[in-house]
Amino acid sequence: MSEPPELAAVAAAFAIEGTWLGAERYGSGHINRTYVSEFETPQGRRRYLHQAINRDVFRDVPGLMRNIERVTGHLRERADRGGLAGRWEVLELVPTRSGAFVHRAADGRSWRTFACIEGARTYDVAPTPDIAREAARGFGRFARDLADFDPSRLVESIPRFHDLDGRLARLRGVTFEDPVGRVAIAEAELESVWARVGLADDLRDVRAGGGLPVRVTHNDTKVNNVLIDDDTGRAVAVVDLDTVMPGTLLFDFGDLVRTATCPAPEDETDPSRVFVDFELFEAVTEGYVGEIASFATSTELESLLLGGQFITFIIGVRFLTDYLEGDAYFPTSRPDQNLDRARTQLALLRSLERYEPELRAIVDRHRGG
Ligand code: GN1
Ligand code: MG
Repeated sequence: MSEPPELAAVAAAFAIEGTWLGAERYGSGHINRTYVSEFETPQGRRRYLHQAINRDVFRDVPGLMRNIERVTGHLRERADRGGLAGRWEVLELVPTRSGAFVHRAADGRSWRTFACIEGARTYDVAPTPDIAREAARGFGRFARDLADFDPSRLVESIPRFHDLDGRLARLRGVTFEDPVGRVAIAEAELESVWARVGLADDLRDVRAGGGLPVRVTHNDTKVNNVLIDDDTGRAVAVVDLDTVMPGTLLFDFGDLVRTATCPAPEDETDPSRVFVDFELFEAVTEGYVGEIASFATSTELESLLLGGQFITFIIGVRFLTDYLEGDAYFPTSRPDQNLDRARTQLALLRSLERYEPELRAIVDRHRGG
C-alpha cells in the first residue's frame, strides 16, 4: 500500500486496537480526501476509512460532526428496532484516543475515521435498473428513518447549498468578471442556463402552495453515495453524510434522477450519450416512492419530477461556475472537465424537459395518482 507519510500518525490517533498495515486512496468523491486503512486486530483484519475534511467547503466542522453523530445515532436506533429482513447498516464514527471524533493533524488538517462497511460497493453510474432501484430504495429508506427527526436539530453544514438564486448570482458575477478568460468558450452553456432560471420560481411556487415540509434530507444522493451489497445487490448503507441537513425530498429524488437515470458518466464528453433512460427512471421512481409513500405529502409526490429538473440544473450551474472560476471547487483530472460536467447536466435537463409527459406518467403510476 502507498500512502502519504502523515497517514501513519492519523491512523495512530484513532482508538483502533491492533497493528496498522498501511493505507491507500479510496473512492471517487469530489470534496473530501479519503483513504482506506488496514489493521491487524485481535478480531482479524479490519479496514477503516480516514477522511480529511475539506474545511474550505465545511466551515463549521464541530457543527458538521455533531450533525453526523445525531443522524447516525437516530438511524442506528431505527435499524436496531426495525426488525426488517435483510442487511442494513449505519456509518459508524470511530473516536480518537482522546474521545473526540476529529483528529487535528500537525499540518492543521481535520481527520475523522469511519469503520469500513465490507462486502459492498458503490457505482458511479447505475449499470442496471436493479441497481438504480436499490440505490433509490436506500435513500428512500434513509428519508423514512429520519422522517421523525426534527430538522432544527441540525445545522446547515453548507449554508444555502441548494439555493438556486444564490448559485445563479455567483454565476452572473463570474461571467462578468471572467477571471480566467473562459466565458467566450462557454457561451452556449450560459445561454442555456439563462433560458431556464424560471426553475427557481417553479420551486418557489410549489413551496408557497404548502405541502412541501422541511425535512432531514441527504442533499447529495448521488448514486455513488449508497453502498450496494456485493452478493445480494441490495442497498445496505447510505454514505457521505456531510450535507444531511434541512431540505426537501425533491432534492434527494432529484439527485437520484441526475445520477442514476442517465447511462453516461457525469463528465461524459459525447452529449449524444446523455439522456434520461426510461427504464432507469422507472426503477428510481419505484424504489424511492416505495419507501416514502407512507409519509410523503401529495404535493411532494406530485412534484418529484420538478426535483429532478431542479437538481440537474443547479449542479450544472455549479459546474459551469467552477469552470469559469478556474476549477477551484470540483477537482479535475483533465482540461475542460468541469465544462463537460456542466454540458452533461444541461443535456440531461433538456432530455428531462423533452420527455416530461412520459416521465410524469411514470411518476403518477407509482404514486398511485
Ligand atoms: C460533490 O462529495 P461528492 O462527490 O459526493 C458535491 C455535490 C455535487 C457532486 C457532483 C459538498 O459530491 O453537491 O452534486 O459533487 N458535494 C458538495 O458530483 O459540494
Ligand atoms: Mg460522495
